Amino acid sequence: MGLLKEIISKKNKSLKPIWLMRQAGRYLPEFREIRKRNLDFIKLCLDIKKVKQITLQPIKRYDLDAAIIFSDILMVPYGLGQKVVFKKNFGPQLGSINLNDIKNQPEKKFLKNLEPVYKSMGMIKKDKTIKKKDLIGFVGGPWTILLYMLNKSSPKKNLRKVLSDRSLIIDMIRYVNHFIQLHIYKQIKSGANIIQIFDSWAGLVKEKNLQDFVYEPTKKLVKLTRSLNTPCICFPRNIKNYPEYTQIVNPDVISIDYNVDPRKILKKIEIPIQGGMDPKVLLTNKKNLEKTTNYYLDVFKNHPYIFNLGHGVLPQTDPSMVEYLIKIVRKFNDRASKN
Ligand code: 1CP
Repeated sequence: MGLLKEIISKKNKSLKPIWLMRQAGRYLPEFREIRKRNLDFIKLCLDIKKVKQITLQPIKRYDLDAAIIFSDILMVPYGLGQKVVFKKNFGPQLGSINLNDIKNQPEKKFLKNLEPVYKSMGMIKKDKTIKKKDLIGFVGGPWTILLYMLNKSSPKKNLRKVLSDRSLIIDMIRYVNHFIQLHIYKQIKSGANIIQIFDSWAGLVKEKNLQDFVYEPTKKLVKLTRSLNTPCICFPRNIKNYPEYTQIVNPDVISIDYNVDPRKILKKIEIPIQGGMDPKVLLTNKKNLEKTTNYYLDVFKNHPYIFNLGHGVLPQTDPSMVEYLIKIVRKFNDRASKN
């Protein structure tokens, strides 16, 4: 067990563990080196040895408290038989899929398609580098996954009117959610001791649809994760009402985005909080990084808090800034443990 799980379960308030969303990835030269020789991203996510190597890259370089498996939220559509490719300077591009394709996908086939992910998790778990650290497994939120499946490319660039039939969306979410549950279950059984749900596009859902598209299906995922004695972190990026989400969905940790005012949220949420700082701060200078990091640490000094960013590390980040960030967090922890 690592520090994250300790903070979550014992509600230790003084120590602040740190890991970063997208800690393995394009800002690391050692990742880019592998990536340039592996142009098929999905294939890379299914290469057991390389997944292990990439997952451990940031752990070997930095003093982080948790590893997150190198994979992608779009492995679920891939597992369902949808074509998924990542195009350079464009992002993901998906093939067509409909309700019946999802409904008729046998569980066995889905699990076989994703078998290398689970094998990688098992291999990583056994590695001594992460013996005292947490291993985070993850999935996309059901709404976010369905949106990619129907929009067939990033909603950031061109959000099409994917569906107008509300009951069909709810039906599709239900079927997709079944496979997301399987994916969570298998990751835990293979060695993940924490699950994070990335609902990157939760902020696009209208208030009248939140209950059906986000709260209800996500609540099921949290329930399953917790029933397996595993804490669940939820990241409903850009959602308007974090306290309402937290109350209804009931995660163990709520991860906030960088538009959230940390002081305001602190007054409204009692469970452990993660993240918040704008990843763009890592693109500025050390002085500003120190000031902003200490601000977040200070706001949450009496609250169970996991240091992370308000979204993933940006590809243009200088790795030495990440190193400095971790140093600042460690310094804060050293001071806290002496007091
Ligand atoms: O080299 C490359 O071009 C690949 C870049 C890359 C990487 C390193 C992609 C493509 N995915 C990943 C890995 C990844 N994705 C991880 C690994 C573990 C880690 O170090 O954190 C994780 C957790 C994800 C999660 C993910 N994938 C999310 C949720 C978080 C977020 O950023 O909001 C989303 C939305 C995706 C989809 C995705 N994968 C990759 C891209 C370019 C995208 C599209 C993003 C978009 O719509 O803009």
